Order: sequence, then structure tokens, then C-alpha cells
Amino acid sequence: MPHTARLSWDIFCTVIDNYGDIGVAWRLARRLAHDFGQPVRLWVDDLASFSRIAPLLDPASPLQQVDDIEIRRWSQDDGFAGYQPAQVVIEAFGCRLPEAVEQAMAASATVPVWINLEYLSAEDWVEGCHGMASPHPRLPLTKYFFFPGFSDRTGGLLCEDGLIATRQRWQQDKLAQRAFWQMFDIPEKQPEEWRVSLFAYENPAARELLEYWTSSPMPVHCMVPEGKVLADVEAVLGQPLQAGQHATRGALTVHVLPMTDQDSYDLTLWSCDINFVRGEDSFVRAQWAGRPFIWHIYPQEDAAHMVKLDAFLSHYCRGIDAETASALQAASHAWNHGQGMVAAWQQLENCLPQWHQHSRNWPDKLLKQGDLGMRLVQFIQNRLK
Ligand code: TRH
Repeated sequence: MPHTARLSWDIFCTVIDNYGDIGVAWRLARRLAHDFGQPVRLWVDDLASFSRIAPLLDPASPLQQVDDIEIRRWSQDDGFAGYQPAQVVIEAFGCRLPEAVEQAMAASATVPVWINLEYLSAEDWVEGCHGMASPHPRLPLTKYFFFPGFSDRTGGLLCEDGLIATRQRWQQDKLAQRAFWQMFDIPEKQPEEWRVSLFAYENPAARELLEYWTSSPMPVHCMVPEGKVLADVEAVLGQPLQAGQHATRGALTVHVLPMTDQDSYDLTLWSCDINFVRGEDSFVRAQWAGRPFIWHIYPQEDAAHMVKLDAFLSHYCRGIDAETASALQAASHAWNHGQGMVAAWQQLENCLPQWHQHSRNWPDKLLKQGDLGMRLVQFIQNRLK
């Protein structure tokens, strides 16, 4: 890694309705602090939600240090009296900075570099908008739009130094995997078993697939972090389920996992044969897992999310044979439309070796030009020259 000047960073984040916004902000904070040695303050409006993915956090404490990052509770009535802006201010996902923060930034002796970190999309227009400057209508401030993405002309995707090598070692290490599953009272994975993880929004297609797996020729062990898709799982298993419990119907056994911290969730992804993921951050982490995955994209009005899904698939499927690409597209559509999953899955099952191979190679393609953390640091340094 090139030498990085020490800068101070403020990241502002509001929790909307799930864990993705804080998930990405927390990951970025840790990447900057741990891999670039940067002092980071993270301002978050909902510490209770944040603590679900960062269990060391005390939701009642307005100011605390976790994992070498200063966490500040950001309450909307905070007047920010005496606020001294950091050298870089990141507004995560257009969360809108308070007027007092903007005033303090404008009044700083050295005006901070102000970044709006955007949501991830693989659509082509992202390349044109990445890095765009937007002058403040009243104050002497400029905000830059920083877009994550899949090409060299975007901000890339967040990935820690050495993550891929650590993951590869883990996937060779059967003892470590056994110990990991034991923590949840789950037996180690058997060679003749499918182990899948299922993190999704409510989804009727999940019912179809789970139903199908009850009569699978191979036993299927499905790891379900507690959350939105659980009602669909319970409907198939015919019983209520909570974290720590498991239930079997035919060839299908479901294990309900508690929410863990992000690192343990990574281990789940690395230890399963196939991962069903959602939103933004688990979607990226599934790519670093080097295993096949299906994405449940965050639903938007007017089916705008389906355009994003197709934009991703067209990137992802470059370099895969036509049959696997079409099976993957059909399964991704069925999963996101909530129906037609069994036929699509059967088609995809025939392409598993190719899908596996592609999943293993995919992270290298994405990381050739550096991850989002590296590109962001370089972007800031260029603004400071
Ligand atoms: O929670 P999400 O559905 O978040 C979504 C998306 O980000 C979406 O784009 C956004 O608009 C919406 O929120 C408001 O899915 P996502 O992005 O995968 O975030 C989940 C986070 O939770 C991720 O950082 C991984 C983390 N996680 C854990 O730390 N432990 C766990 O056990 C699990 C299951 C997840």
C-alpha cells in the first residue's frame, strides 16, 4: 500500500430501515482506521440498530471507542456547538448534514473535503457521475459524489487488505470451520451435504425453494440469520423458530442463527456452498466469499431495482458460458420476482461447477484497481494537492 498521509475523518450515517447503511459506514470506518491508520469519528443516529452488527457497542453511550473508532450518537436536535470538523467529512448515502455542521465546515481554516458516499449500482451512468463536484448553494463548500461500482471508472467495492488470502486459508481449514459451527451448536459440514446461508427480505420464492429442498437427494442445511425471511422459513417447516433453534423436514434442516458481528457473518458466508444475500453490504461480502450467491436486491418503486439487478448480472456474467449465464439470470429474476424459483433452480443446478469456478475468479477481477477504501483515499489526496 502506498504511504498515506494521516488525515482525520468524520463519517455521518443515518439508519434507514435495515442494516445496510450502517453496515457500509462501519466497514468503511474500520477499513480507514485499521488498514490506513486514520483517526475516524463515526456519527450514527440509531445505536440500537448499530449494536446488532457491532455487539461491543453500548447503545446507551453517546460517546465511545469501539475497535479503534470513536462512535458518536448523532441526535437530530444536537446543536453541534463547538463542533470541529475533521479534514474529510463523509455524508453516507445522502443522509444530509445538519446546517450547523455545514456552517462549521465552511468556517474551518482548512475547508474539509466533503464526500457524499452513494449507494452501489452497476448501471453505466454511475461512471459519468462518480467524482462529480457539486458547489453548495450558499456556503463556500463543494461536495463530491463518490460512487461504489464494478468498473475502474467508479469508486470500486470495499475490501480489507489481505481479506481474500484469509478467506482462502479459512476455506481450507476444516478444524476452524468445525469450531465455528460448534459455537452455534451446529454439526460440521459433511461432504455429501449442501450447506447454504439465507439472508433475504420476505420472499415467496424462498418458500418454493425450501419446499423443493425438503425432497432433495442431498441433505440441505440452511443457515438463516434471524430476520425478515424467517416467516417464509417457518411456513415451510410448519413451526415458529427463533435464533438457536433448528428444525428438519425431509432432506431440509434449517438452523436459525443469531445476528452476529460482521466478521462472524463473513465466516458464515465463507463456510457455505451457496449464499443468498441481500441489500448492499452482504451482497459485496458474498462476492469476496468466492462462492456462488444469489442476490435479493433492496426493492424500489417502479421496479427500478430490477434494472440494477440486470446491470449487475451483465457485469457478472461476462466471461461465463451462455448456459450458466442464462440459468443465473433466470434464478436471479425468479428470486427477485418471488416466483418460478424451482424451475430456475433446477436449471442452475446443472451449471454448478461453472458457477463455482466463476465465483472463485470473480474477486480478482474486481480488485485489480484497488478497493473502495484505496480509491477513496487517493481521491481525497488528489483534492488536497
Ligand atoms: O440490511 P440490508 O437489507 O440493508 C439495506 C441495503 O443496504 C439497501 O441498499 C439500503 O437501502 C437499505 O438497507 C436501507 O442488507 P445489507 O446491505 O446486506 O446489510 C446487512 C448488514 O448486516 C451487513 O453489513 C452485514 C451485516 N450482518 C451482520 O453483521 N451480522 C449478521 O448476522 C448478518 C446476517 C448481517
